[in-house]
Amino acid sequence: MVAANVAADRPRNAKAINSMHRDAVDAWIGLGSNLENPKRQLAQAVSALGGLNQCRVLDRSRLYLSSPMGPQDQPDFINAVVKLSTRLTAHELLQALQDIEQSQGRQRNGQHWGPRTIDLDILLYGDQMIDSEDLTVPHPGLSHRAFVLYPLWELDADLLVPTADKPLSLQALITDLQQQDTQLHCQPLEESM
Ligand code: A4P
Ligand code: MG
Repeated sequence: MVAANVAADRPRNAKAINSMHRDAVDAWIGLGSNLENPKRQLAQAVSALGGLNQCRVLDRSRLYLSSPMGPQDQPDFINAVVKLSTRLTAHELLQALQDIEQSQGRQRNGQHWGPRTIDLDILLYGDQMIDSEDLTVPHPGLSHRAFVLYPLWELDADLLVPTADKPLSLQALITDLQQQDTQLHCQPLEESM
């Protein structure tokens, strides 16, 4: 009986113990959808992010309507950014995001930058730079995408983006982007998630 109580008090596994002792890191997650009621998809994803173990939603941007980057024969996207505090490692977080994508019916049909019910990308994970086979952080597309930079700026205008050289300010990245004439349409919507 005593042994059973001790076992019940024990945290479930080593992973749980490790993550409890890890420092929390701020992570910024990019959300995008252009299928099956995109606004509802984003709201559902935010709620799922809030329910993740070892994660807390700190803030969320407005919704942005953006023209598709990539193939043009697909609907416009709804994009947003969520700021999380997390004790998951970046790879654990990626797995959790992919589980949410799966649960929202994300299908990978092989079309590069094709339409999707929900896409969840790790844009930034603290000030870390990660370059592994299945994870690159900061997200490689971050500096070329208004639908990422604008909502990030809305959440944290003073954010610095780490690079191999010196960190770059969001403001500098936005100024650079606005000087290019290949910019895609991207505008905030009145409704929030
Ligand atoms: N992966 C590597 N780094 C990351 C990261 N930081 N976050 C790997 C998330 N995943 C990362 O992703 C392919 C692989 O990227 C994953 O298995 C993961 O190990 P995926 O979600 O299966 O496929 P994807 O999203 O189609 O690929 P890709 O090339 O990452 O596309 P993006 O960059 O996500 O862009 N236009 C508008 N207006 N708005 C959009 O949101 N999104 C895309 C997709 C294209 N056009 C868009 C939008
Ligand atoms: Mg993705």
